[in-house]
Amino acid sequence: MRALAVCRDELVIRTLHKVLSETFDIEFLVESRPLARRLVDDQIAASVGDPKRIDSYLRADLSPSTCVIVEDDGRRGLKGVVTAIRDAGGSLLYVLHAGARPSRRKKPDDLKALVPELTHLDLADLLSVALTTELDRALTRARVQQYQRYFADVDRVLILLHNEPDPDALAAGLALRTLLRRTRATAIIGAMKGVTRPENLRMAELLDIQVETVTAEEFAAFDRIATVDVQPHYFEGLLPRVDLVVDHHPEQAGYTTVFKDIRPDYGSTCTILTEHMRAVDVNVSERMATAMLYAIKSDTLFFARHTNRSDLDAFTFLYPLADAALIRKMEGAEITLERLEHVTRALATSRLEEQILSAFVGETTREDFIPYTADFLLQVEGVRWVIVSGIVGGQFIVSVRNLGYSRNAGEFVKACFGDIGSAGGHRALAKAVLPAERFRAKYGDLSGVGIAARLGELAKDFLADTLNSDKKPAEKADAKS
Ligand SMILES: [Mn+2]
Repeated sequence: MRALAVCRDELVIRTLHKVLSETFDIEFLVESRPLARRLVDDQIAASVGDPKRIDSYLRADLSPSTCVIVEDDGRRGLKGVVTAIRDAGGSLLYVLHAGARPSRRKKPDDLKALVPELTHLDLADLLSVALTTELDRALTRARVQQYQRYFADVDRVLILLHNEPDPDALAAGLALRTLLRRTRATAIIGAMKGVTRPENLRMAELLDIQVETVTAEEFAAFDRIATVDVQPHYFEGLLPRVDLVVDHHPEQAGYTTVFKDIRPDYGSTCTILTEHMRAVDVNVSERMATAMLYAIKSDTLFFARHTNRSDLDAFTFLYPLADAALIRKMEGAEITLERLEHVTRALATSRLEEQILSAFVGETTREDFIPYTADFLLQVEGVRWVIVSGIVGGQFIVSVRNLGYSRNAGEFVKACFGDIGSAGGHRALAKAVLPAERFRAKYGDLSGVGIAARLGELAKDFLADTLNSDKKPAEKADAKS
């Protein structure tokens, strides 16, 4: 493909030549004869001509399919150049703003009026993405090299995960071990309570990730301890010391660590660790890439919740390195007969009103069946809020899910259950745990259908109430007094 660049600045010319000459057959039109000579001496195709004259372009054999780039260095005469190019038959026109920031954003685009296909490019914008990424990477590199050195010459290393490690925790453990250049023998990936949920087990099995159970007494035997996908406060003072924390949950106070990289705006810990790996040029194996890709996918619900540009970048980087078939296999594990049975039980009591689906699964053996059922039911067409409840070992568990752009689920559980148990969460997902008898004391001794209906009603009121309170707070205060 042909490109013709109308430029004045030698640095701009040489830069364009360097980045475009591989893809384009690029030629430069300049006004200065000595400049043209210097360029030609360096094998850069250049000719001399007045950019405001049509014949300069006719001589350059301009056609409608030639890409024309015009450097705008802030001097006058740009309109004349664009007019000449148009009159010579050029239409694929790019104006590269290289000088002072143009005020074009405020006034109507008179250049675009001349050539509708014209595109504005800002040199500063074009450079900033690449430059910021590169400088960011340099900062990350320094940070990673520091903790690598700090972990280098010791015997026993513990990479500690939260209880019931999920894909993000498992993959993060593996990633950090690789970054520390250690093996299973020299760095343990551990948790106080190991993996039990079927999809997590399946991942650990398929990718051969061993999570060892560690007790509080054993912590002292390690020379270095890192926590990933979790912060030390989670262990309630059981950790004697922490050397490194890598996490994407909101930063917590009340602990000290030698190194930390906490980025709450990231969708997964593996996104942070992908950046660490790229910064120090670690070789990412297929197994590693598969684990991390699966982690990012599952922590961000495939980008449906809390995601940013970095998560997408990490995903794009890992995707070609990973084993897609293996990921499909791990995802398939999410449906088990037991889980389907809970969905069926939920359906038997469910009530759907105003896009709010509420259901009760009854007594069950494992708490995770309840959020699973809630996630599952949120996929149902026409459903925007899901409240699934159930009882595990005398505890009443409530799991709330909604499509992200709705009212805050965390506030809902706090309002309904904050006074009789623990309740909390975010905008799109929340949970409450309370003794079953306290639920009965507050809301009555209800049947399964009754419980589902009552919670559905509470959600309906909550949504209506917050809607009203947005619009007319005064009225709401009156009603309450
Ligand atoms: Mn995570």
